[in-house]
Amino acid sequence: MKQRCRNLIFILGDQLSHSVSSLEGADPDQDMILMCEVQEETTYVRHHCKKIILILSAMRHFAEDLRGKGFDVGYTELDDTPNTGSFTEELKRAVKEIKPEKVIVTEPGEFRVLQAMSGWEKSLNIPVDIRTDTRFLCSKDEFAAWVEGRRELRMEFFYRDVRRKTGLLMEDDKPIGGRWNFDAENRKPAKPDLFRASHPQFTPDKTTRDVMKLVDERFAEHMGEAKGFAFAVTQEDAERAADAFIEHFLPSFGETQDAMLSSDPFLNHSLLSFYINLGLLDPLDICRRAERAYLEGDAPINAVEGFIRQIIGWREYMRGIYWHFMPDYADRNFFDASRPLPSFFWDGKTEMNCLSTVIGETIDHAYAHHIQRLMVTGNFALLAGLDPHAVHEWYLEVYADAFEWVEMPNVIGMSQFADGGLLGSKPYAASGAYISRMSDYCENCRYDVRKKTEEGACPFNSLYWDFLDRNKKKLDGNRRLAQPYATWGRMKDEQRKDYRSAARQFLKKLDDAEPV
Ligand code: FAD
Ligand code: DLZ
Ligand code: SF4
Repeated sequence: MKQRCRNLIFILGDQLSHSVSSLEGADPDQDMILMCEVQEETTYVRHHCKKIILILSAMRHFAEDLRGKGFDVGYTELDDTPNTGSFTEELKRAVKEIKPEKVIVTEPGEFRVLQAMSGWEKSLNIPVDIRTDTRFLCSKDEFAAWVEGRRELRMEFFYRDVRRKTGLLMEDDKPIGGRWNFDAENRKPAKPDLFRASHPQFTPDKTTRDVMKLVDERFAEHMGEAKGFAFAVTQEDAERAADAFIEHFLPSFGETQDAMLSSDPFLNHSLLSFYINLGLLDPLDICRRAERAYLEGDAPINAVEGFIRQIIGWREYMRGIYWHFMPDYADRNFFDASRPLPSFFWDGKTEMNCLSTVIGETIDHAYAHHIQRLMVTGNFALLAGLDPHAVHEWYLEVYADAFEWVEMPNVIGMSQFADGGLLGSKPYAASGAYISRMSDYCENCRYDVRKKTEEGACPFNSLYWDFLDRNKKKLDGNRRLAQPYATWGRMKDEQRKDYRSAARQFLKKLDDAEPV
């Protein structure tokens, strides 16, 4: 250990970038680094086993990288003794031992951690420099300025500003291809494709295998298992995953973006969110590489624009919403929904094939792609009136890319409309017809998607109309729902009664914990 430590630089588990602001100006001869695996972070929700392995193994590899650059890294492993179990207490312990002049840290991605951090200067009795997270394209202040004076916050307009700011897919001040958004071309169903390349898998090294063993032993009650872990845990491997995406999957990303196939959980999705969110990949760099693929004629505009929009549009917008509206945002519940999550959210055991497939894949991979999250699990939770806070916790637990700043607005806002339309212009509510059009799930389901209310009818059908009916007062003025409400209004009384009654029967089964 150093005789005298100038700065103690504290790096959190999702700050694994060499360009992270806490490392700016760091000097291996004068500064020390602290990283710690702590019980509080692994259990504040019961994260999926593969998510914990990904984070802890990536942390251990990043610490080694920093040592390779000459830094003295203090690293607490989860089962080291002593390990006090929380960021605050581990930092206190290190400060007491090392006696640095100052602590430097980059602001965290979760409100709860920022609250703890705000108390550090007082409790440690030394200066604590909390730096802005510069890995995002839009700072919290810029987002606040964008919100100012707007009646409606819509991602599309935010996205255009970020396109202008970055110059991505721009020709002077005009969008390349003459349009900002090519989504209309990205709504096709997919067919099984034997020639689709396989997404890269990374064989666990000794460090990862140690973490896998630890997680199997300590987190047996959490979703999933260590077996089959194949994520990248280093920057080099994450770059390999990005190379594979740009070469093999980006060209068809657009056309299968909204599709779902039983035999192919990943389709042409990038599977890069985990690495971007941990800091192993730089979001702007990935977008520039995708843009280059378009400019060199290797990928079409609808694919590249769609991909770039997800990252510089949705990802940045979600972060802006989170920080601007927290802490109140967490408790939004526009529909006053309160039903607990059915047990099949944990084990996938339901005869609704769409849900059992998506939840089964989630258990296996700690991954589901966007439309599965939005239009299968999210749609069901919305229609069945599940408690949005419980739904939020579920998503935070089960997906390897889930950190509150991105997960919460996606769930509370986009998926559950629990913010009453602050983020999205209408609820993503759909009947079985949507799932049938965009997937092959209905072909092997015990329920019949063509039946409306009779025995064996797809539950999404009655739940959809019942959702609109029971929330009519709250949604009636929404112009984007005028058409379905007009259809509901034109139905015969008998038909409406049948929908209500089929939905009630189904929801009663959920409440009575009967199999569905
Ligand atoms: P791709 O389909 O390949 O998309 C490319 C990239 O765009 C992603 O890697 C991601 O960085 C970004 N992106 C795409 N959509 C979004 C979005 N809506 N918000 C933010 N970034 C986006 N994403 C998370 O990173 N963490 C979450 O916890 C999370 N929770 C979600 C919960 C719900 C209910 C919904 C509907 C979406 C959620 N998303 C979340 C967004 C999206 O589903 C994932 O980013 C995506 O599925 C990750 O897989 P991919 O890397 O293959 O994405
Ligand atoms: C999610 C997570 C987990 C499971 N474990 C740790 C950990 O042991 N140590 C750590 O530094 N970070 C962990 N993380 C990520 C943190 O929860 C994340 O950095 C904060 O929530 C701030 O975004
Ligand atoms: Fe899902 Fe309904 Fe299709 Fe079954 S029939 S897979 S429940 S949408």
